[in-house]
Amino acid sequence: MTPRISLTRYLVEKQRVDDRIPSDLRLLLEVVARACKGISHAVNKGALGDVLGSAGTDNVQGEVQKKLDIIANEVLIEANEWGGHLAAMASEEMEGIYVVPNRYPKGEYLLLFDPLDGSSNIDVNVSIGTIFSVLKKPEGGHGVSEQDFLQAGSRQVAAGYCLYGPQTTLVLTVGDGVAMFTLDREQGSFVLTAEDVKIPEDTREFAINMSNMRHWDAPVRRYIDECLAGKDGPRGSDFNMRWIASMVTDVHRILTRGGIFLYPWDKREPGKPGKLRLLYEANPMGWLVEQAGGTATNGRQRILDIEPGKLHERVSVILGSRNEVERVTGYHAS
Ligand code: AHM
Ligand code: MG
Repeated sequence: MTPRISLTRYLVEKQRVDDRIPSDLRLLLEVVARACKGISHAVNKGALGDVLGSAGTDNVQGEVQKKLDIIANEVLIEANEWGGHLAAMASEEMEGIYVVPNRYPKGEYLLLFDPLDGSSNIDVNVSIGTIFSVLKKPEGGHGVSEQDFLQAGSRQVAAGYCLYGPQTTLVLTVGDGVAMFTLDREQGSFVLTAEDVKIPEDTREFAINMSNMRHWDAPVRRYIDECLAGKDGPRGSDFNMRWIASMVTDVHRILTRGGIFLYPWDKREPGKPGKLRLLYEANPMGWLVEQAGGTATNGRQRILDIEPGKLHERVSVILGSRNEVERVTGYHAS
C-alpha cells in the first residue's frame, strides 16, 4: 500500500530534501492549514452553529460582511499571531494591516488573505474558500508598515487556497508546482491527493458573469461573442459555461480540468480597475495557475508583474488555460 502523505510530511520533506522552505515558513503553512480546518468546521455547521447571515457591518470596500467573513478573519488572526513566524497580516476584511502584538515574538513573513471568498454563496450552501498569500518582509527598516505589503506577486514565497465544498481541499504552491490535499475528517489531517497539477493548454469552457455583458470592453465582448457563436462561429467549436461566483471554486475547476476565468474591468464604475483584489485574490490565484502551466493577465500585463499601489487595490483578472488567456490578452493588444 502506498503510504499516505500528510501535509506535515510533505512540508518536512520540502524543507529537508529540496531545501525549498525554511522551518519558519513550514510552521506558517501548517498554522494556516490548521486555521482552515477550523473554518471548515464552522462552515459545515452552518445554521446549527449560528454562522450564517449578515453580521450587520460593512468592510473597508463597502461590502456587507457576513458572520462567516468575520469568524474566518478572526480564526486566521488568532491562529497566526503568536507563533513567532509573522511580522504582520493583511486581510480583505480589515482596513489596515494587523501588526503582530508586542507580547509575541515577531518573524520575517507577511500573511495576506481573503478569509472567506465567495461570500454571496455562504447562505445558500454553495462552495466557498479561503485564499492566502505569503511574502517576505523587505530587509531593513524598523517595524513593519503597509508599504512592506506592496510587492509584486512574483515575490510571493507561498500561496494557496482552501476550498470548503463537498470535500475540504487545500491547494498549495511554494514555487515548484501545485499540490492538493484533501481533509481527512476522521484523522483531522490534510492528505496529499494530487501533485504536479497541470492545466490543459486548451479549453472549451469559460467562466464569466454574463449579466455584466453590456458593460464589458470590446476585447472581452469579442472573445465571449466568438465562444457563444459555437461551431458555426470563428472558433469552429461549441463552448460550455460555468460561473460559481466564488473564485476559489472556479479556479479549482480550472486547475482540475482546464478552463478560462474572467472578471474583467467594466464600464459600471470606470475608475475601478476590476472587482477582484490584487493582493488577496489575483496574485495568489495567478501564481497557482502559472505554477500549473496556465497564464494570468489583466488583459494587458502579467498579473504577477503588477506593482501594487495600495493594499486593497483591485484588478481585472483573466486566468486559466494558456492558449485561451493569450487569445483574450491578444485581443486587448489589437
Ligand atoms: P468576495 O471576496 O467578497 O466573496 O468577492 C469575490 C467574489 C469572487 O469569489 C467571485 O469570482 C466574484 O466575487 C463573484 O462576483 P459576482 O457576484 O459579481 O459574480
Ligand atoms: Mg474574495
